[in-house]
Amino acid sequence: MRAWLQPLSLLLLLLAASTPLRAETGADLWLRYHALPDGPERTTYRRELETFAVTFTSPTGDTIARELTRGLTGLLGVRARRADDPRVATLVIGTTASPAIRALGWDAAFKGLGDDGFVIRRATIARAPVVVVASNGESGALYGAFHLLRLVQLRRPLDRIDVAEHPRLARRLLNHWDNLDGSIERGYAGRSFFWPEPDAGRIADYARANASIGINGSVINSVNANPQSLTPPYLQKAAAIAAILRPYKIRVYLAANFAAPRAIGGLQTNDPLDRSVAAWWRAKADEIYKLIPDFGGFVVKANSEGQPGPQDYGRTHADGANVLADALAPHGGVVMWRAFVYNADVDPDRVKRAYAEFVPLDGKFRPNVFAQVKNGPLDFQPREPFHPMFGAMPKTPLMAELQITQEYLGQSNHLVYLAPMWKEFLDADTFARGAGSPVSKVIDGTLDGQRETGIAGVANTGLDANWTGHDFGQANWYAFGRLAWNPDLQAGAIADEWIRMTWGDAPDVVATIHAIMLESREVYVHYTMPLGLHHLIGGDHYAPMPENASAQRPDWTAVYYHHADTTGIGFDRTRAGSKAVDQYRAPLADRWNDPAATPDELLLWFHHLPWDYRMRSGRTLSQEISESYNRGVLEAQALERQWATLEGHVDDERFAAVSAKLHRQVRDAADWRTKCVAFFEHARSGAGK
Ligand code: GCW
Repeated sequence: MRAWLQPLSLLLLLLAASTPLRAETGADLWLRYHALPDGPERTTYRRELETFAVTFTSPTGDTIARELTRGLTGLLGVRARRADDPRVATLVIGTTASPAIRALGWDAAFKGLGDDGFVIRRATIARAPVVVVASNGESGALYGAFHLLRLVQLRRPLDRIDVAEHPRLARRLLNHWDNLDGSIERGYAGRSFFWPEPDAGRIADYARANASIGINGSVINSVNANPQSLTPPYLQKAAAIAAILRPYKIRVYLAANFAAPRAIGGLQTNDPLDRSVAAWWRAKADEIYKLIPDFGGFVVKANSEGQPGPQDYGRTHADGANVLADALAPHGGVVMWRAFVYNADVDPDRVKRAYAEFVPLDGKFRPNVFAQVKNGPLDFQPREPFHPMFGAMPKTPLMAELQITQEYLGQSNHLVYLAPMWKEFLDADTFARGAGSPVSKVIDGTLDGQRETGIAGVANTGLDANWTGHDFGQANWYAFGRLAWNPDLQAGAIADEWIRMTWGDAPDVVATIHAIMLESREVYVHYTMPLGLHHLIGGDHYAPMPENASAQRPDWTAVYYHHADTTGIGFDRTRAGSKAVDQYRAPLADRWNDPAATPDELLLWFHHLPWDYRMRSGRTLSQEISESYNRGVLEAQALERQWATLEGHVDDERFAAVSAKLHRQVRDAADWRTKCVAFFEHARSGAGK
């Protein structure tokens, strides 16, 4: 019996868990573990899961035991007990290092699962039926335990359970754009829990949530990296954070500033080919690994948006990445070298520049270097085609970078479920090796035989009680983890899991929230940037600003992208224009070169067309634009109405919070429509001039 769970506190826990619709802050995320209804199903689960054994003793073993105690006690309304001996347990969690697991004779099942994979099956131990969660490694046991808890939360029967799972991608990372002063770049959910001082309790809960969806790495400082992050005081803090994350099998990574040798090392240069610079990075890596033995590596934003980089010394991205890679290699670390570069000297069209700089370097990077590439070639817009670098660098592992924080998607005010957008990207066919070469197979290494694989999501978490500002932002964190584990999962299925665990499983609740979520991204596109329009914003990246013409550089304006004037609207990226289409392979290049063959969703991304261009719908382009904005507003209103039907069906506190956000969203949608429709109308008539 667990000493901390005194009878009185247990009673309170059970009472609280069985009171429906109690106020909730959202702090528990999808790990609420509310009691299942009393009945035969719960009785069966109790019989199956009441006594568990973890076959190994370690910080991760203790973590698993704590989570099972918490989860099963909450769900089953009875104190879950940990047994020391698998022979008296009804649930056994173990690794292949344990004789009890080896004795099951499941060797074949463990092949190919790696350390992170697991099986969940029924077996007989000491002549009694048991449920077994087994893995090659402790990480797999941890993920398997969370998977089992998820099955119970989703009320899936265990009588014939037979699960074998392993992640498709090896590095499943969150990138935190957290500054050392505690502010968060593009963060909309409060301040950082890492800086300036690590918040240990919050970080432990963060680790639980991540482990529950298989995330195994965190870059804990912003890619706009302060060189100070590599100095001893900050490395000490990073080590403290790593110690909290380690039992959850999450590694710490750091963003490194390329100018650190000069800025904090007292060197005269940052030239990657200078021997003193290479020696400095080697010594720095050695110092980090002494403090953090499982340190993951560096992400670097170099020669991008004013950040220093190898080009300052006439060197290439490969020269820059390799000097860091060589320093990390003896310790098993990796470099994630970001491809978010857009030097105007490279090409007049911003979306072409990363490809132009990076593709010629394919084969020149060390094996422990990833190129980290955003999903689209511009910058996390509500809709972009996939980045043409995917499929174009067969010798370089590409780490996909998605943005969970909704910088351009309504921040924490708009309800936008991002999984459909990410699926569009992951499923997009690059045609790199003919038809059937989706992005997911580029990044999981199967297309070109990469050994290193990974995906990164720019986190949306902060110190807000509900973690993500908007309660539905949690769904995007959840969905990112699930897709990092398996990019083939469906957006709707992921939503259903999340809804049941987060809001409850009454059929009307699930159906209503499912419908809202699955539509939400398209609704957002309709009222903000329909038909392939993009970057219609100002510096806050939130409010509509199609007139934005005066930023520091043309490619930070809106007019650079929409080109709206009396002749028409859209960015001509065809062979008659910027030729960006030719960064894609056949048949995409030809398809997107022809407006008639380009899907409506990407039309104005690739084409500048006259206002009276005839759309598939029969409407003119100008009518279609207005129609999209109007439709988007109506759809946003419908989301608000659908949500309103849930009053009394979900807890009041979160109901009210989401209602207020939806109300604002509807108002914002109307602003987008009014502003954009009027602006384009002016441009068309020439009145804007
Ligand atoms: O999306 C843009 C953001 C910047 C960000 C940059 C990047 C971290 O507006 O805030 O900087 O991209 O990805 O480097």
